[in-house]
Amino acid sequence: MATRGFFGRRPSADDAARLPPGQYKTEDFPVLSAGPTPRVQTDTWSFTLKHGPRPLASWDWQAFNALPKTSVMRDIHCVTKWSKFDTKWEGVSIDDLLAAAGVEAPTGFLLAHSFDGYSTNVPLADLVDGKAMVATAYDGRPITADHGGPARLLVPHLYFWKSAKWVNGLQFTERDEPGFWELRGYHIYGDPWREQRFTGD
Ligand SMILES: Nc1nc2c(c(=O)[nH]1)N[C@H]1C(S)=C(S)[C@@H](COP(=O)(O)O)O[C@H]1N2
Ligand SMILES: [Mo]
Repeated sequence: MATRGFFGRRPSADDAARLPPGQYKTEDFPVLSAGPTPRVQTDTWSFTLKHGPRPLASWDWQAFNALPKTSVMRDIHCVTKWSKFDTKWEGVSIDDLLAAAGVEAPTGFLLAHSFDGYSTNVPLADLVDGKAMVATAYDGRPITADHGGPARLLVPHLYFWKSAKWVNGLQFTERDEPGFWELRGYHIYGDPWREQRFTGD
């Protein structure tokens, strides 16, 4: 009897072309968090766009969910070496978020901030033109708390630590400022195709 285990982790040619160097394909969805899962309630939820300390726009859960929604299907890649193909997400694209805020991007760099105190830096160019969203649904359902619900950043073309769970804001910064993991040895940019796992890779 053929089982999936028989082939171990050797990917098919098709899969291999979609796997960045050093990654393996998984069907599970592992949970990776630096700390405990925060309980984020939608009735007190808010999301703020800032330039440095200055708020540019803010949304409560209802206002946020009235913004246009986009659906995407993307492969995701964790620095701990698992990749998951064809993950389905729905949320507000950063393009639509910036348009709703009615602001011209004041700088080319942002930090995403989260309810658990986590942060991660992403250049503006990696968030716009359909590349990223604030996701509120995964696989047709609200994102579960352990995977970052009610809302998480999704930047699927970079290692998954850039996809901040429990996200509550995006902050334009003057320079590319390292976030939580970037201050602790992870690469400042994190391109899986160039295997940018650690500082200096
Ligand atoms: N707020 C927050 N976001 C986070 C993290 C975290 O600890 N806190 N961990 C990051 C890391 S290292 C990874 S690999 C992914 C894991 O997301 P998952 O648990 O949905 O697989 O979330 C990222 N986003
Ligand atoms: Mo990670």
